[in-house]
Order: sequence, then C-alpha cells, then structure tokens
Amino acid sequence: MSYVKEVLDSVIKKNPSEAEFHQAVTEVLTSLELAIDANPEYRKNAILERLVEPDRQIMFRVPWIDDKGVAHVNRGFRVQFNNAIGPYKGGLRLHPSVNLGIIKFLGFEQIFKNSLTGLPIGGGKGGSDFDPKGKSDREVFEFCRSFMTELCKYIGADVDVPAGDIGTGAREIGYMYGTYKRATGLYEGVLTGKGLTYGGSLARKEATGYGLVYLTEEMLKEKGMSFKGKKVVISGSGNVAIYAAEKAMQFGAKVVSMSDSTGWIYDEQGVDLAAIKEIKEVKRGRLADYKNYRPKSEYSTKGNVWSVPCDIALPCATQNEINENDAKTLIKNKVIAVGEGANMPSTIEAMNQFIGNKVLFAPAKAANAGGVATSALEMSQNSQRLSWTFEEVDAKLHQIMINIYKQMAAAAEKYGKKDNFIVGANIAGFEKVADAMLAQGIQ
Ligand code: NDP
Ligand code: 2IT
Repeated sequence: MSYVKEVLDSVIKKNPSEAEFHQAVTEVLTSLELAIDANPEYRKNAILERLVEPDRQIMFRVPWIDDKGVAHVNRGFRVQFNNAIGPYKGGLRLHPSVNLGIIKFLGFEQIFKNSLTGLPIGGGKGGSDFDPKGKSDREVFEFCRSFMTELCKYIGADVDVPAGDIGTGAREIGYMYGTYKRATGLYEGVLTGKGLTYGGSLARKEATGYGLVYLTEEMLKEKGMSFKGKKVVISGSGNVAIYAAEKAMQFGAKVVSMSDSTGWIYDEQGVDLAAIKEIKEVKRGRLADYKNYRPKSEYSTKGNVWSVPCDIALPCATQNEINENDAKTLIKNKVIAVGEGANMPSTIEAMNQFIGNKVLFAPAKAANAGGVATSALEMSQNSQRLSWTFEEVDAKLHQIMINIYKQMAAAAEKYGKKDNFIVGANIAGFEKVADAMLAQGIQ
C-alpha cells in the first residue's frame, strides 16, 4: 500500500465522524504523492503521521449568562496543530456548526497556508459553537470574556496567536483582548485583527479579500487576462466577501451577486457596496434588506449564486459551498477563473471538475492567505512597537500574494502538473514545513 494511502486510512480509522478533517487530509495528501515519492526521508521520519496528529487539542467549557439572567454552556476549542516554522497562528470561528472535526480541518489547512506566506507562523485554529447572531453586545461580551478566561492559559505572543474567522470580528477580538490583558497582566500581540487604537494593523480588515483578488489577478495575468470588464459572482457578504468585492471593483470588474446564509442578491448594475457594508457591518442585518437600497435588484432564498453566469467566481462564505453540480453549472456558463476566499469552499468533486475543464483555479490555502499574512505583519509591528501606514502594509500584502502565486506555479510545473495550483500550493506549502520538521528531529 502506498505511504499516503496508509496514512489516510489510519486518519479515517482514528478520527471517526470528523468528515471535514478527512476531506482536508485526503485533498492535501493525495496531491502530495509526487513530492512524497521523490523523497524517502519523509516516510522514514514519519512526516505524514506527525503532520496529521495535532500537537494538542484543547477543549473546554464556556459558561455565560444571557440578558435574562439565564446560564448557557458552549464548547470552546483550540487545536495547536504544528509549530515547526513558527508560533501557532490561525483564527477563531464562532458558529453553531463548529465541532472538533471542523476546527481540525481548518487547523490542518492553516499549516500549509501559513507556510506559503513565507512568514514564520505555524498552524492552529479554534472557536466555539456559540452563535453571535441575535445576541446583544453584552451577551457577546459575556461569552468572549468566559471563552478567553480559559483560553488565555494556552496562548501567548510567542506561543499561539489567534485571530478572526466566521463570526469573530473586531468586536469579539476587542473583548477577548481586554480579558487576556486583565487575566495575565501582559500587553502583547497575542491576538491579531485588533482595533487600530490598541495594536491593530491598518489593512488587516481588508487583507483577505484584497489578497484573494491580487492572487487571482496574477493568475489571470499569466494568461493575458485581468479583472477589468469581467463579471464577478461572490458568495458571502462578510469580511472576506466585502473586501474581495471592493478590490475586484477597483480593478474594473462588475460584481453582480453576493449572498448570506439566508439568501442571495442579483444586481445587474453591479452591487452597491456601501449599501452592503451598511447592512452587514453596521446594522449586522440580513441581505434581504438590499432591495430597500436598490429596488430593481433581485433577492432569492432558492438555489445559490453559482447559477448566475459569470467570468470569475469567488466563494467567500464557508466550506463545501460549491458542489459538483454547482461546478458544472459554472463551467456550462463559461467561468474563466475561481478564487477560493473561504476555506475549502469546493468539494473534492467540484475541484476535479474545475481542473479537468481547464478553469483557472486558485485553491484556498494560497488564495486566502493574505489575511493571515497580514496578521503576521501585525505581529511584526507589535514586536517592534511601531505602526506602518496602510500603503506600506498593502504593498507588502500585494508582494506576498505575487510570491505565493509564483511558488505554487513553480511547484506545479516542477512536478509536471503545470497550472494545477492545487498540487502546486500543497507541495510548496508542505516542503518548507517538512524540511523544518526533518531538521528538528522526531518531535
Ligand atoms: P464572516 O463571519 O465575516 O462572514 C461569513 C459570511 O458567510 C456571511 O455572509 C455569512 O452569512 C456567510 N456564511 C457563513 N456560514 C455560512 C453557512 N454555513 N452557510 C451559508 N453562508 C454562510 O466570516 P469571514 O468573511 O471572515 O469568513 C468567510 C470565509 O473565509 C470562512 O471560510 C473563513 O474561514 C475564511 N477566511 C477568513 C479569513 C479572515 O481573515 N477573516 C482569512 C482566510 C479565510 P450570514 O451573514 O448570514 O452569517
Ligand atoms: O483562515 C484564516 O486564515 C483566518 N481566519 C485568518 C487567520 C489569522 O490568524 O489571521
């Protein structure tokens, strides 16, 4: 049996009922086979067995009291996956669907993504099944304070540095930072995505979406194309989606569709991003309200945005939001490029459709790495006790995304898989981590 197959079988056997983790490991390991076979040291040193087993998985009780005085208990997670190249780094997801398998898939992906940034950050992820939707600020504060009261024992600026993800934005990071500072007495860069008045970095809010468009633009450029004049469809209307839309528009594209977890909009004129920001960022409302801003737009709760004909598709909501049929629909409608803003938004079958039909496909761990890369830039600024300008950070982010494109394109070509950026990104991310693990001995 091949080494990869052996490890995959063992992951599935040892971690039953972690479907998303199985999917992420299957996707990565199968695409690493060429690099693994080329270097017998990996097997001899159990590199894959060590990569798929987190350094540690922390699970804890998060009790909090709502506005009516009723007590609730959520489950908190932090999976510290791999710190071969730097302190654990990765976001905190707050969503009712969160479970150990989801946090492990995200933490596993984060190892390779963080390696691709070229910056010294290891892989980790955390979160809770708490649902911030419909909660008051006070309730969110109560939850965040309780969550960090326990989490603060396991993290630190040189140990593990969490950040935002679905459901965790500047408000939650602020409450958590305050609790960490109070509990430990330390004023340090233990979280990223902080507010600008207490150590946050300019351009972090925009970074994931902007980075996604920078990398997708690079991929198009290589084929003599660009965003200019293209029709773009984006899923989600959260942090990643909004700033992907903003940069795509700055690059001359027209964004015609966006969505949230209840429905999606179609606006033939191109979406009014100021309206979307007001609905989602200020009012924390629903996209159904968009019609009040643009009466001629359409809103639907049936089907999804992938039925809208487009040149470029940017999934920016959540995992497995593009299945094989969605991919076929996009291909039938002549999509040119897909850039993954969310983590693992395409199923393995959907990815195979894109690659098999020569759609330019930028996989998540490369395409959305701009967020964590800029988090690492925030860590650098915190360590230096300096703040860089928006332009400085944005220029560094742009260069990092160009470098990621070059790395994944070169690795794909080196292994005879030109333009297969799934293979390219996985191998390029893997090699650096594996070499660091080999150098540090069996740990
Ligand atoms: P937000 O919470 O800001 O926004 C998430 C958006 O996706 C919302 O519009 C939300 O709808 C929608 N959504 C979330 N879950 C579901 C679901 N189960 N079904 C349908 N729609 C859903 O999160 P982010 O923008 O930060 O994250 C989006 C994706 O990008 C995630 O996959 C995340 O892991 C990934 N990512 C985020 C980074 C970051 O820096 N924030 C960095 C790299 C990747 P609604 O408004 O109804 O809740
Ligand atoms: O998935 C991701 O890369 C993130 N949610 C951002 C992580 C970070 O540490 O900025």
